[in-house]
Amino acid sequence: MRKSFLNLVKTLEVGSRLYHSGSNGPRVLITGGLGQLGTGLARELRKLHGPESVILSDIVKPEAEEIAKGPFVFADVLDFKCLQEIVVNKRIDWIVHFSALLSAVGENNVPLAVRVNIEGLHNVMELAKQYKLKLFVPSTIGAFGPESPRNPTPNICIQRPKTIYGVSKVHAELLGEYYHKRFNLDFRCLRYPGIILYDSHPGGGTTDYAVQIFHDALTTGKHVCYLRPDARLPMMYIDDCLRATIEYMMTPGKQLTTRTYNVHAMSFTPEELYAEVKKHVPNLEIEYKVDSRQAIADAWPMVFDDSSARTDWSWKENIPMEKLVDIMITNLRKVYAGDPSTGKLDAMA
Ligand code: VAH
Repeated sequence: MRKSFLNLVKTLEVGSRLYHSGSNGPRVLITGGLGQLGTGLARELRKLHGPESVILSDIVKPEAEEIAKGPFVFADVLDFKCLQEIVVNKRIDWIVHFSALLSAVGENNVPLAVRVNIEGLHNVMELAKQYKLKLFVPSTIGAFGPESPRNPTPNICIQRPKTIYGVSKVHAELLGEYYHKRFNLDFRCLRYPGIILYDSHPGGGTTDYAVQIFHDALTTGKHVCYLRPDARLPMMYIDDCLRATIEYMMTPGKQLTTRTYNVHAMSFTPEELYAEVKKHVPNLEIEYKVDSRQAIADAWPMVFDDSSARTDWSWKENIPMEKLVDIMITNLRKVYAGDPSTGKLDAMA
């Protein structure tokens, strides 16, 4: 009686944490870990639960210094057995599924987007169900389409996206909600705005201009924008994105009224961002050369309504646009000056 009770206590849900014996935090596998968001999330979770608590994984080779920070393994989300071995051998509690082709690159390779974004998702969903893992899958403003209200876009409304990326993310949201209802899978999803950060290059999305403009400002002094000056889109600084993700994952399940939440921080247009960056780099020039990504942006939310996230788990952003621009310019100046404190810019994602 005593032994099994102790084991029970060790794996009981305490607050919002569910762990196997002995570890002081959840053991987390991050798929697509070397993309825009993985290394940042690994860093934050390792600060909380120790370097060994996060297994970063991808199908591309990591930079040497990434390996030094903590465990890294090869993981192809299209290979169920490969993932299963990692979950078992590394005693994984959570999967954070960052593997996906983003909006623009997905449109240029639909068959690969279908395989990675949909078949890959099926593998992690089935694995999470079988091993009773907590599963986080990011969704996006791209999960909405031209019929959705754009300003603001509510958490629940019509979703008929026009990109394979958007279609795959609506599929992920609905399949996750279904597995949660049917199999009690602890599935959690956040719809991210465009995420802006300085220590890795954007990953082939429609919001990438909002990162590229900073690099151009500090290198060529000229940014060529593929969106119209007035193309308003929701955006967020990486620190708010990572904090939202961790706070949400640590929220007790009973507090959640849904398993898919919009999260908002700010929304701006290319001309508004240009004006703010120009305060730091007065000689910055901009040229508008609109391309097919404008059609994608035209079908996306301009402002997110994230009242459900604020009500259910007290989400609140910390970083407004002016501060975001200041942080980006300050740190990228250091990066381009080769200042080691900012680490090397991750190779082009
Ligand atoms: C994209 N950056 O543009 C991604 C993201 C919110 C947008 O999904 O595709």
